[in-house]
Amino acid sequence: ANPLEATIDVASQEMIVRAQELGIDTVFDRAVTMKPCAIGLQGICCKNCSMGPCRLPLPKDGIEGEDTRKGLCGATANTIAARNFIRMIAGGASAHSDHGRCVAEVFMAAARKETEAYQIKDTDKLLQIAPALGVDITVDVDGEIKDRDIDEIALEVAEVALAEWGKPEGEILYMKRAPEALYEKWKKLGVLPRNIDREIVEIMHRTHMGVDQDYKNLMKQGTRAALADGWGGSMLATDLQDVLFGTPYPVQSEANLGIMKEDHVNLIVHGHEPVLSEILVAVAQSQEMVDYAKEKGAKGIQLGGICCTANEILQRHGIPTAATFLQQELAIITGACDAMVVDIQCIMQNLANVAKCFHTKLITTHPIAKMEQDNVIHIEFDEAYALEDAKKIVKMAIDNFENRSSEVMIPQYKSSQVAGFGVESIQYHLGGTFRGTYYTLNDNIINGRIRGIAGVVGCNNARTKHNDGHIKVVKELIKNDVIVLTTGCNAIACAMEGLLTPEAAAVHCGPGLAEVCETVGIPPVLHLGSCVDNSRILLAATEVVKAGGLGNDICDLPAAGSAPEWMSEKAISIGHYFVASGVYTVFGVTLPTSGAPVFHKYISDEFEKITGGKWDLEIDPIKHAQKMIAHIDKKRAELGI
Ligand code: BF8
Repeated sequence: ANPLEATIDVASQEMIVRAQELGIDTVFDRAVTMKPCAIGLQGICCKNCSMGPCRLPLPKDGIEGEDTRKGLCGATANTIAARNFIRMIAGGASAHSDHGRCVAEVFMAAARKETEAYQIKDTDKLLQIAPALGVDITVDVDGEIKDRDIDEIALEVAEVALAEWGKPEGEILYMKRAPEALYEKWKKLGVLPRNIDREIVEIMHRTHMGVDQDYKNLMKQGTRAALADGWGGSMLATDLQDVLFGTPYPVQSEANLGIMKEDHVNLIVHGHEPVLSEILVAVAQSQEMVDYAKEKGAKGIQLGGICCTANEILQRHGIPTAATFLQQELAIITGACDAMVVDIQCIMQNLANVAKCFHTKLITTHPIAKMEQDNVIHIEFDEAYALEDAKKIVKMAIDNFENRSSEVMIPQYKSSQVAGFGVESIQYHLGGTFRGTYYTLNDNIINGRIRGIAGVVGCNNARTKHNDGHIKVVKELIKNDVIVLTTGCNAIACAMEGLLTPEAAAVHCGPGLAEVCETVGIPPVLHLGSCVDNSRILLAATEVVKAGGLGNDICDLPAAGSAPEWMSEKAISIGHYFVASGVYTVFGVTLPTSGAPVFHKYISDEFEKITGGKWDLEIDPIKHAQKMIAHIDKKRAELGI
């Protein structure tokens, strides 16, 4: 790979050169040698039965007249594309939701006081979410209303929350947190999810050979499962994590590979579930471990995060971010990574091969995510022994410090960042004293200082220049006075570029947004956390609706969503729950729909008539942002502002 073409990030360019010098193959090289399957890319290869795979011929430009392409069973391009698309939603929704379930189980153990490592930490948040789950926070004692015992509330919240994955009747309780107009719309459409697991299972059933053959009906189920992710599994993950580990508030930190220190033990945590990394942070910061590291000749312990684990421990503890998704191999190639601890999702199998070239201990911790290579150590996380496990891991990293060879090369680049935003802190910074929670934000949108709101999120993708799309899209938006809410790897990219600082406002923003950011002292790009925390964007949008003056539904808002460099199935699930919640959502790179133009039109133009949201694809980052701005302007015009 040509480093200058692979990434805009200088630290990564240096490390790609370093990898090539050492003869180590990375994702950037494999992206050059591995050609993607064109028919799969277009969404028109069906491998759901063994009469196939049926790879439909590529569509003629625009397909004039009837589309007669079909598979052995007669499945059309639309059916195949819809099946593939909703199977991606099932994959993504299950990843987020299974993560949520794990958190809910730990939450239950904490509520039952069965574990020493975890306690109910944020009782304010608990009291805030309990009513949304139908759990009373007061009791009537002989006609007198009193606060209910907090342990009792926690226990009932745990029971109700866990039931959301598999209750036999009713609907997901959090759906009612949406604006009323949106809830009623879902109800009328028949897409209110019943429980989290069922909607995913039903996708697998409906896409089995010979079941659902109507692309519109298939998408209806896709919508139901995606909503069960955004307003269900992901939202529960976020909320229960906040109660267990604390709701994030703005923190100062740093980002990029340069956060690693040659004279420190570098312990990198990578993955998604914060249940183990929370404890690892506490243990690594304990005096006992710091002393032990010093005994072993290090100056201390440097923690760093990759992917959404990075976002979780950054938001709550200010732990610096080492890398985006595409930089994970590079973190090991520094030669200074003494241990990398991984749990679930977005972990490249090649990490183990890279680790073999160095002293790095690669540790898997989750029973559902192991690696086959023999240099990988598996320390299975068990909530009952979380502290012991964490100590073992931190000690292993410290003991490994002395095994470093002389080949350490840490690229000396890092940026400062202010992260840790959420629904609550946006309210604090942009709320009003008298009128409604998000009044100041709405007021600034109405008076035009802020043109609109964008959620820019999602992955890196080695098929496109690392971070280039992210940064160009975000810069174009803030230049045009659109405030950006970010999560996932977009947030990390923005942090590396220095966009998550209040100072970025004067340099990169249009005059209106710059004025607001400078007055309030916030960055123009607000880091809302990990990918499950996209649920925070849904709730922030709901707060904007509630604060008044901008319509009565999310689809009325001057707002748009974007994932410029997406790659994972989770991104498709997120994209679809945004579309189903009324958001115009633009993806970069590609969409697996280009082989089925009628289906593509359905999820874009037709969907807009159904939910008010729509899918779009735009590869050029500037056009991508401009399309979002045009949508924002259209909504402003409709609102008469
Ligand atoms: O859940 S943004 S590459 S890290 S999938 Fe993965 Fe994509 Fe990064 Fe987090 Ni989200």
